[in-house]
Amino acid sequence: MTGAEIVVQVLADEGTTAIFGYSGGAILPTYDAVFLYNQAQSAAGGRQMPLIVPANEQGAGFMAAGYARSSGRVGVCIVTSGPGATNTVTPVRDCMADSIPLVVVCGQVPTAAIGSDAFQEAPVAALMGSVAKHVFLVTEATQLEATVRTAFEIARTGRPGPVVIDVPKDVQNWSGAFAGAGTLAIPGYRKRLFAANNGHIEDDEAKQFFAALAAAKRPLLYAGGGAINAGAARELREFAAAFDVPVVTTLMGIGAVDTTDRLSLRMLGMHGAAFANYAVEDCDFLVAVGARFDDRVAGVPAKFAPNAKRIAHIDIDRAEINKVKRVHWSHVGQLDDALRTLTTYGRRTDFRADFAAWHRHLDELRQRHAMNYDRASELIQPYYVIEEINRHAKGEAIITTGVGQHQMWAAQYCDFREPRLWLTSGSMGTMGFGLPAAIGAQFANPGRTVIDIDGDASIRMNIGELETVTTYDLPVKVVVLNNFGDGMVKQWQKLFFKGRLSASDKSLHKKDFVRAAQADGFKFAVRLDRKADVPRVVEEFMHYPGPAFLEVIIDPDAGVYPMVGPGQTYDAMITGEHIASRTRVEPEQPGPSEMF
Ligand SMILES: Cc1ncc(C[n+]2csc(CCOP(=O)(O)OP(=O)(O)O)c2C)c(N)n1
Ligand SMILES: [Mg+2]
Repeated sequence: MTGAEIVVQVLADEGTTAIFGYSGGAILPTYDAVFLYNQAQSAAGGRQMPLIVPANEQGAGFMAAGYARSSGRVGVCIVTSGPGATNTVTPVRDCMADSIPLVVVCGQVPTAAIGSDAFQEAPVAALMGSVAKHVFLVTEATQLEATVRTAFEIARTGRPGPVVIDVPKDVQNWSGAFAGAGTLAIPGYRKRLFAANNGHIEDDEAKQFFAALAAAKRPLLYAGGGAINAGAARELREFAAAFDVPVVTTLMGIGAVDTTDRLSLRMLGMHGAAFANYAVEDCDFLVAVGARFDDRVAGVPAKFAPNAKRIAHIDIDRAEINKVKRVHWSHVGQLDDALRTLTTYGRRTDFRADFAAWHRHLDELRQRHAMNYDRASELIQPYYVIEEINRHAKGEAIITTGVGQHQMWAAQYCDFREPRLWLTSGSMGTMGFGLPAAIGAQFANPGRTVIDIDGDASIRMNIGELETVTTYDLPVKVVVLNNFGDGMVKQWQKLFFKGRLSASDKSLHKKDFVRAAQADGFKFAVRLDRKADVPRVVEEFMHYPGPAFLEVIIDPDAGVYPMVGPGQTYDAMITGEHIASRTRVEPEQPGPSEMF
């Protein structure tokens, strides 16, 4: 087989069902091999790997990420050298920061030309090396097969992440035997992995954990994206239910527990629910599961969960333990195994504690500090639109977002009954994520409703992918909450820069989103600008069977509340006019220690 054919065969062997990418000179042999593979599969009635072509390689990377996030499988992206590879840097960093498994195959100029500033050459290993979980530059064609297989192993094991394989054109054109098995020797990585995978919680450790739980009156689980990435949502739910422990999740952890469950306190952090943040303030035992105390959650680590006498932390990545916050009990290992072991131990030792008073307190917090907004406003409030979408989606749709206020409103007002339904760029916060991620998620989940809840500025970043939706006739639903600008930036400018809206207002922009969608082939493309029409139009949109585009003209001054300002503590949370606060706080000018 040629090197290119070997690459394609290993992709198929690893279970790839769709490839996302854009062709070009240095990757032509591999694109040809995909064509030939699919032709042969078609003739033999086998499974093909459709090659989905975006408008821009950044789109391909986010499609592969949407595919991976929604399915738990490794996303695959194939791009050409130089600009193809550099356009892919952002999604690779985005996947690294959110621990998403991705394999990117980049064409590279022929080995002999590397370093000569050849046409479409870029130092991929150097560029990607600083943002990916691992990078391979294949200079030995005989190593290609094992390298591709090893890339999948590294992407999906341990703390998942993106792996980039840079394949010079001569390596793709090389011919040799296909072994059908074999990986590279990566002893250090496998040793660490083995230790993590086999690090079971022993009885004496479980005993200590339950001693802490027994001593607690107000325990709280704090679940992050790791709980979802590890496939540990079921074990988390079982643990919470077995011992009656409520759960807050991070932005990335949304869906780890059913948001409609009585134990769910929804999202904590900068834009978390007020009752979730008050629960964090009030808890006396915090159990972090696959979460990392990042600055959007623990802006002031020393004052995060100030009443927690004990903190426990379970994670697959040893580097996260005691990184931000000192903990009293920790375990490094597979989250599903760890939670299962704890649940079994607790049941076996007949652990019982009475947290009824804590639950009464939380019920009160939930009621008194419920999410709310200006329901009487004449203008369309974004929360109202999302509530209406949610009524139809019923917590079962896949929802993707851009980055900004709309992202936080969706996180706050949508329900998620299952993990892997909420796809958002959490750590990097990359505008332009929503539309391509929705496309990738739809390919991985053909039967599901997929909705991109986007912002007018975010969608502009990858608006070329509107055409990709109709090219592949995907029933993706796109909602643009149009507040004529960078709403989140404006919110910060109002709070921290005396309302000087430097470069964030788009009210003079000329774009007609509906006509843009129509031009890209959307048959359903509607602008919604009257409050009275919201229920009817949202219903039509939600029931439309094909690609559907909805622009909603929302109140341009709608804010995201609650808000814990950057570098602020939870007791300084601003709840706005419509959510009750425990301690009414006026926004402050940020101090010098402010992070942004
Ligand atoms: C690629 C990128 N550039 C800049 C930013 C900084 N940023 C964060 S939110 C935001 C505004 C987003 O506006 P829009 O998509 O309309 O969402 P809204 O806040 O209005 O709902 C900006 C510029 C970013 N997150 N990503
Ligand atoms: Mg906007």
